[in-house]
Amino acid sequence: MAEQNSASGVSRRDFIKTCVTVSAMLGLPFGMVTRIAEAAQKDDNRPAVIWLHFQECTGCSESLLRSTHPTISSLILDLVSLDYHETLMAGSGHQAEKSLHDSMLANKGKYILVVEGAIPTKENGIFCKVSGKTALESLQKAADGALAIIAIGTCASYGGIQSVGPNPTGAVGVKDIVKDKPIINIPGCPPNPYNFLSTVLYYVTFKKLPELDPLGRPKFAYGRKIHEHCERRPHFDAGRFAKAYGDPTHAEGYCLYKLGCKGPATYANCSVQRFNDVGVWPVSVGHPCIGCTEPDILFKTAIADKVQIHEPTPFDSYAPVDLKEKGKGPDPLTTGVIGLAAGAAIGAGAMLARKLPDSPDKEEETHEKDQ
Ligand code: FSX
Ligand code: SF4
Ligand code: F3S
Repeated sequence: MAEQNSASGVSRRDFIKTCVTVSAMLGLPFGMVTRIAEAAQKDDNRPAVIWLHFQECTGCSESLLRSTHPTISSLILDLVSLDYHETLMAGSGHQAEKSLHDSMLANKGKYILVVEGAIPTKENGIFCKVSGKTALESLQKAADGALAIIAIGTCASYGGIQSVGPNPTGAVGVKDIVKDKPIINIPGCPPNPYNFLSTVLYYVTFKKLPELDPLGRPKFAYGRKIHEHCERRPHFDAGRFAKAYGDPTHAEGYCLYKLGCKGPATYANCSVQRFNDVGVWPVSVGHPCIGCTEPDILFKTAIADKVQIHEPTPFDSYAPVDLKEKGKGPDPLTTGVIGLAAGAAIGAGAMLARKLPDSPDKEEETHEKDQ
């Protein structure tokens, strides 16, 4: 195999590394890396992509392109035939319109439509127009000939910031308008580019769409709460909470729940996949998660407000860890049973007291003790 992966200029090492990451994200066995790598390199395997921009900040495209390390954007651009993307294409005006029209005609029923941004619906959608057509018209026309639609970002998925009350333009997400095509939501404001790349690679490799959750998000990326893998989680479990930005509790890296972290109610892989190829994510740099992948949290719950914790995890009793060998101390079974029973009684009370959001006094006590 050549040192470089096709025309993209991505080194073979970076290419394989990315395929390994994507394979792990998709939960596939290691042996599938080769299949993904082969599928990604087939020139006749590139789906035509039409990418439309509506009401948004272009942060989704920016996060994809401005990676400190060009592997992801190069791979995405190499994996697909990007026929129309307003902020990336060299053409403009009639020339750009012609390529949109030509691609929709030539690839009818086969292209993937990527939508970035919300769609205004009030007053027949006059609040967002490109080339004399409303976003509503452009979306309906492009969706007609699409094989599937990827709504990239929270705006295209659920309406995002534009749809926050009083929602003057009647902004909605793609799924509120298009009802007869498969729609994959990749929310996040902006989303992690790996979630987009993995979705496209999954499609290119297996010729089908990944399994989705009830909100239309790929389960491989949005199947777990970020709270489950957060590096501050031991502080949460121990009842150590940051009290104010910049104070010693914040500097110590304590849990940000009391500063409004929405991690316990937010489904995403940020705490695992992280951003910018340098391993950071909001919580790692001291900012509470604002629930940017959740339609009912982002911009709808104030940053400082706490979310309810519905499932106190981990379980309220832990497996015993101090069992001794038989004959050299108390019988392990007995100890285990007693330990579990005691754990269930003492642990459950203690853990619940620490974790329930409405018991601030207990949390303070624990925190003071740990300082
Ligand atoms: Fe929305 Fe994307 Fe937030 Fe911005 O385009 S999801 S405002 S990061 O850019 O659509
Ligand atoms: Fe991490 Fe936020 Fe959960 Fe605390 S509440 S453990 S900071 S995700
Ligand atoms: Fe968004 Fe929270 Fe991740 S704000 S980027 S879901 S940490």
